[in-house]
This record gives sequence, C-alpha cells and structure tokens, in this order.
Amino acid sequence: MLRRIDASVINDENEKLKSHLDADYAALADKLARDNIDIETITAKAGEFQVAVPSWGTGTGGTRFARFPGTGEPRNIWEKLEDCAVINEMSGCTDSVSPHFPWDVVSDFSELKEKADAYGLKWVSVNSNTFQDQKGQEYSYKYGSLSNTKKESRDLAIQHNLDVIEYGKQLGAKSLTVWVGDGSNHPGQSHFQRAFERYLASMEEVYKGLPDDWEMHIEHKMFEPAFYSTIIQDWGSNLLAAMHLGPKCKSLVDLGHHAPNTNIEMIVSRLIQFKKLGGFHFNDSKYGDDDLDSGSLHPYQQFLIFNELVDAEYRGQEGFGPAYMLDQSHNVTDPAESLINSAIEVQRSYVKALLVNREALYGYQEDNDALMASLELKNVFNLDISPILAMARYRKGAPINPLGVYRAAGYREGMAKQRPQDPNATGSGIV
Ligand SMILES: [Mn+2]
Repeated sequence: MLRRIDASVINDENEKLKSHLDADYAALADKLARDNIDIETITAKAGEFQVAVPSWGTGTGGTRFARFPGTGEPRNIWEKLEDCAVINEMSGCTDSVSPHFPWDVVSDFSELKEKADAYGLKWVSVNSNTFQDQKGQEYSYKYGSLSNTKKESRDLAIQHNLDVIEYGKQLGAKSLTVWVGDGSNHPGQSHFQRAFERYLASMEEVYKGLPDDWEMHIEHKMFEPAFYSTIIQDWGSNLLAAMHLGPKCKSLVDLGHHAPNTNIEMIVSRLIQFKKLGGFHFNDSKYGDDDLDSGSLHPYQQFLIFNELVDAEYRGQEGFGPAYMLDQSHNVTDPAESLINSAIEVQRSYVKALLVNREALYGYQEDNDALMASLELKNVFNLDISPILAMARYRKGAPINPLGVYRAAGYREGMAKQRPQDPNATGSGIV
C-alpha cells in the first residue's frame, strides 16, 4: 500500500514506547477482568472502528471575518487525499473520505478512485453545495436553493445534487448528504409552510435520482447563514422531511447544530427507534459554533451519544447502521493534527460505551435506581482506556503516539516546501 509517512519512522517511535504500553495494557486488562471484561475483545472492536474524514477539513477554516491560511495546506482534492492518507496512517481509524462538490470535482474520477485505492482509502457520503453561487452561475442561491421562490434556482440546485450522485457513483460512495443554508433573516420574509413545501418537492426530485442501494442523509442546522429561520432548523423538521421522502432518506446529526444544552443523545435514541438515523458529523461546540475538535469540550456528551449507539448495537436494533464522520473547522491548529486527535477521541467514546454493563444498567432502570444507573455510566467514563486505543493502533502498524510520530516525521514542514500557497485555492468550507 502506498504510504505518506515511512513505516520505519513509526516503528522506531513505537519501539521506544512499547514496554510502557505493555505494562499499562496489562494493568488495564487486570482491572477489566475483575468486571469480567476481556480486554482482547474490546481491543479487537476498537481496531474495527472507523470514522470518515471530510475532505474540506484538511484545509484551514475561517470565520466570516477572516481566514488565516496555514503552511503546506492542500490546494486541491489530490492533496487533500494525501493528507487524509496521513491522518489514517497516524490514527489507524479513518479509512474513508467524504468529498464535497463542486470543490472536489475532477475531470477523471476513475483516476481519483485509483489514487484513493492505492492509499487504502474508501469514499463515503458525497456532499452537495448549494449554499454559495459558483462562478458564472446563471440563477443565484442568494434567496435559497432547493426552497428558492424561483423555479430556475430550485432546478439548478436539484440538478447539482443529481450530478453529485453521479460523481459519487464513480467513486463507489453509497450516500448523499444534503445540507442547505436556505432560510430567512427577517420575520415575515419567508412563508414557512410554502418554503418547506418547495424544499420537499425539490428533494423528491433528488430522491428519485438515488440508486437503489444508496441513502440520502439530511443535515439540520439551527441557524447560520440565515439568522431568523432555517428551512431544516432542527431534528423535528429533519425527521419530518426524511419521513416524507421515504425509507432511503434518513437524518444526520451534526453535534454542533443544536441549541445549547439540547439533549442530543435522546434525539439519537428517537432516530434509532424509528430507523431514521443516517449518520453523524462529529465536532464540539461551546456557544453557537459547530467546528471545535471532537470531545474537546463535552466528552461526556459524546460518550452518552455512543452509549445510545452501542446500546442499539447490543440490542440488535433493526435498520441500525449509521455513518460516522468528522466535520470540524480548524483555525488555530494543523488540521491534520486536529483530525487525528478528534478521530481518536470519537473512537475513545465508542470503546468506553462498549464497557458499560448493559444488563446491569437495564436492571437499575427497571428498579428505578437512578444513582446506580448513573454511576454505571460515569464509572466507565472515568476509566482511562488509552492503552486499548494505543494497542489497537500498534497492532495495525499505526503509532502508539500518533501526534508524536506526525511531528517527528516533519510532514507539514515537508508540505510547506512542496505546496506553495495558491491565492486562488478553493476548498475550505464550514458546513
Ligand atoms: Mn456538518
């Protein structure tokens, strides 16, 4: 397999840390064994866990005030793919890439697929972009895309989504993620029901273009760019749209797209129950933002979400199989470092959720023993399971200390030389 960072760099660094890892792993194995948990079963599941990287996340993001580009940033999808390969080599748990169109359009998709294959990367959910006008676009999205009052703009947005499906078919993707910024900034500006009717009618046309084995995922977002109302503002509108459109349409949960203090894990449970959970965009949020690194602020919330996901897995819930993806914007860090770290934090939440004694928890719930139920979750959350994650990586040839190896390899410094800044580069976006 084609590599971006030489395996010998990883092996040399791993050699220095292996004896410490062995000791920590053995201690954790003993501790878990006291609760009748076999660490090897958990480590094997940790090794199977994967979360996709968004192509646009490999570039430095920005705000509506300014963007401060980093050095050695990828300038096109080929270079984004290179960085995604590095992120996978370091994290050992990001074997797929989610592209965004038209940013990532190429003239020959088979060539792009071949390149990804060589790196051992798959393409997952394809994303459409009708939240900005493209150069020379005949009908504007200024007042909306799929819900625009003008048919010409709606038709353009529909056709773009159908084009994105065609790109995805060539890459081997199996789902389309649709997020639109359509909404209003003034009370009275938009007729809520008519706008939603137009959106649904447009989405029906997109739905018709889905191959039989594809899914369409709708992403909701509370606000921004519209600041008064947004067409798919919350999970309620999202679910209504997904139910209206049909069984191949499901809801996607972006952790940063809810009002502060929203009980996201309960929303996840509801979507699981009604077979409408399509996938996730993982990130973290403090105020109204949706772009902080996963688990950087609310690791317990992320764990509680995975508690619901692992519970569904444990119960063998019908129709359950969400797609996991990161969606962040990196303004003050090296995007590759943030994505490596975030992927591992998401994996950490998954692994911790595996350690919950489900039958004991169900028992506490039946007995209305609120404190013991709560402690069943909290005690697991408080465990440091880092040795499991590090061992899972080590066994697949990834680093025990990913960020240490990434820095030791001097990847970004090398890219700064190879990739001089292109003032016309496109590709970083906040979704
Ligand atoms: Mn998102």
